Amino acid sequence: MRIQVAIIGAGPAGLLLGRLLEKAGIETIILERRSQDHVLGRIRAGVLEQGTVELLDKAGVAERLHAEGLIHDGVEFCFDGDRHRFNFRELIGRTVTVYGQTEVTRDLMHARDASGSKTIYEADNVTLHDFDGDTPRVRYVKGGVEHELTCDFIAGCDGYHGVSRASVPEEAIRTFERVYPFGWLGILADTPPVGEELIYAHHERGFALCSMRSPTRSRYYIQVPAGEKVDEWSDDRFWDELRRRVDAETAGTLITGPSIEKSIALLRSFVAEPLRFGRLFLAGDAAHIVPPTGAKGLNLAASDVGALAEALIEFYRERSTAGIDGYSSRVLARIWKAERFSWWMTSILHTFPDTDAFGRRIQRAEFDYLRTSPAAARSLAENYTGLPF
Ligand code: RFL
Ligand code: PHB
Repeated sequence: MRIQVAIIGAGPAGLLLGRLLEKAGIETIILERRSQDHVLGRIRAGVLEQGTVELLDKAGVAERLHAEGLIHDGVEFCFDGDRHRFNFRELIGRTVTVYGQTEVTRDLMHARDASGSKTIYEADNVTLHDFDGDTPRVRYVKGGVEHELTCDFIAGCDGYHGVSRASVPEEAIRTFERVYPFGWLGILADTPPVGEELIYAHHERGFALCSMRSPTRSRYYIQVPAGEKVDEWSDDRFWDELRRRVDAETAGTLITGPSIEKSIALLRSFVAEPLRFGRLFLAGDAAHIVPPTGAKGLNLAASDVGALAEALIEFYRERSTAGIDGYSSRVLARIWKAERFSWWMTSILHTFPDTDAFGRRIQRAEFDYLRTSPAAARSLAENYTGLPF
């Protein structure tokens, strides 16, 4: 079978790329290793930058997002019980939208199903071939039968553990990585959120985050050491620990309930360079990972595929390779800024095993500087709400 663009992975990056290309009349097939239900069952990011919302608008999949998404004008930081609100709208005239990654994925899947574009779920043993030439091929097994696709381009949108980046010869790629000695234990509960906006809390016992999915569904996280087991955390133990890390008012008004999901995600910073290898492109988590503290993972995936879609559309419409030639350096410039911001947010808000008294005073000084300097607050606002696409 022949197709214009073969997309590996039906996460937000692959699905959004497919949708943007389909709107421009470019044919795609998405190959996804897991089932549709499995992809929809993963609870991940929750905060969308304005640029991401605009891109989803452009893709024609933002109707429900506008009806159900919660627009937040700012966030709160809490440092050893002292709370401060950063009003992004006042600082820089921008906001963020709280709308779960699961819902973005669902909306994209519905649009794709309605348009008749093909997604092959439970595609096993996906392998990439000949992407250094003009006619790349992708092989996969579905229901025990081997299939082969011939295409113009392959988009590797298959996440950190995917096959796309792993198919690139070692000497052609360079990677940069930092692994943090802790993870986030997250809980989802059908309880009203404790605050109207997100609260990022630094405490001697570790970081905590109060987030939400809707007026009746909350998402909370606490920092735990790497290697911690979810089974060791009963709901009661989680709620008790969360209360200890936030300010007294938040702890006093927190409404708890049974968890409907509980999982641990390890924190990592990672970037691969370059992101184009002949006719193979990497985008989203296949290309980079950020610790979730800056809420950038999903948003970076969206900006990558926004740029990749533009480049491929330019190739098909104008027979120009300028866009695809510039893809890697264009997106890496934005990726590194988001990496910097996510690393910085992680550094100031978490407790590190080797943080001494000096280090804690520096963290406190960062908080006080942000709290008292409009220039520092504007920098936070600009990065959190998203740098220009
Ligand atoms: P995804 O969402 O990982 O999707 C990749 C898809 O590719 C499929 N796949 C393959 N398909 C075919 N063949 C193969 N060999 C394949 N290997 C993999 C996978 O099944 C999957 O469906 O990457 P994408 O689309 O780039 O989207 C990126 C975002 O999902 C990611 O950046 C964020 O969710 C990161 N992230 C979080 N970001 C936040 O901003 N806030 C969060 O709270 C947050 N929590 C998280 C997260 C990522 C997590 N992961 C990846 C472990 C929590 C977790 C657990
Ligand atoms: C979430 O709601 O899952 C969430 C929000 C903000 C973050 C990370 C995760 O920085």
